[in-house]
Amino acid sequence: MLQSIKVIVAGEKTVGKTSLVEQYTMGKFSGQYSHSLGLNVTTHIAMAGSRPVKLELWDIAGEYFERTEFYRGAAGCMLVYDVTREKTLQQLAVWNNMCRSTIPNAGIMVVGNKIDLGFRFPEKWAEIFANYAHAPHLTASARNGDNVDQIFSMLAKLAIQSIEKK
Ligand SMILES: Nc1nc2c(ncn2[C@@H]2O[C@H](COP(=O)(O)OP(=O)(O)OP(=O)(O)O)[C@@H](O)[C@H]2O)c(=O)[nH]1
Ligand SMILES: [Mg+2]
Repeated sequence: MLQSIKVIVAGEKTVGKTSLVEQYTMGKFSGQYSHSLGLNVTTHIAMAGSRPVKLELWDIAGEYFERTEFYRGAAGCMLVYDVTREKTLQQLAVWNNMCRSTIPNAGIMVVGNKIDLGFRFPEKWAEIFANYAHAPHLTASARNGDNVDQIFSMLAKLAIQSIEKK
């Protein structure tokens, strides 16, 4: 049986969490904004090196960051901001604290989405935050698919490392 791994996709409203998950799992970008209600859970088979695993992707709607029951049991956390809105990067500090306190062993990564639009504030600020969070920093575009497979593979890898460390 495939190992099932829970990971969460977190970040402010409209940063593109649902779009990233859709691009990754279905290879499509709708371009429509439909605000997520609470939580979407999608499963997808991912490769962890040469080993297939079942990734359970918990896509948490922007305003539900305080719902600790959504975090429990997750081995990985993707903190997503929008490269055009600095505020969404600042808010990741709050999500990061929630992750650290609720799921202290989880692997964390920081992702700047909408890179097709380009940074509208210094990328350095995102690097500083990622350093502080001891997390790798990558950019991606749910719109054109750039780096989307790579960020989810890395999330799977970080999650597996965190499970194996226990
Ligand atoms: N240009 C561009 N637009 C994007 C990208 N990803 C998402 N969007 C747009 O940004 C808006 C919000 O995307 P969603 O994926 O719904 O955002 P979300 O983070 O799930 O938002 P909530 O469910 O409210 O928390 C939509 O209009 C998307 O089409 C991207 O990579 N590039
Ligand atoms: Mg959503």
